[in-house]
Amino acid sequence: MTTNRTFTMIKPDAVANGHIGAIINDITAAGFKIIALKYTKLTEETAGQFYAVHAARPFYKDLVSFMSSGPIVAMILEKDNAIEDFRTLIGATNPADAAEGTIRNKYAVSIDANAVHGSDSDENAQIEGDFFFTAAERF
Ligand code: DGI
Repeated sequence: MTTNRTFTMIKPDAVANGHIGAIINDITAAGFKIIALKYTKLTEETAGQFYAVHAARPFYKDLVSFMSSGPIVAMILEKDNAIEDFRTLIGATNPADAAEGTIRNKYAVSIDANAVHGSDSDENAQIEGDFFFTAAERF
């Protein structure tokens, strides 16, 4: 097991519902170290770029619209086995299917307003982290 990094966003639903603190607490309690953190807002354009990989999917327009609807918290996190362990911590994409105690089980509203993002590979974690953070913003 190697120490590596993942990228996450606390999505507009969880920010609007007052869950920033609880979600960061769950993340750090699970052993993730915060390398970078930013409270910001995506525009339709930047949300479209971030989710370009989903451009052909039927839910793309709604996803971009939702992700630019309010502020988000972006973070780079570090831990052994970060990608897999973080996806376990957040649970399935659809909160109805997310295991008991996972972040999406506790805080998500629906399949699109699903509280948090988690990178699905080391390569995407790098790309997604670079989308939000310069080298000088990582500690
Ligand atoms: O890696 P995940 O975030 O768990 O899921 P993903 O990469 O397949 O999809 C990215 C986001 O797109 C997901 O967090 C919520 C949204 N999404 C995925 N599948 C659907 C969806 N939104 C709607 N409305 N319907 C879907 O089937």
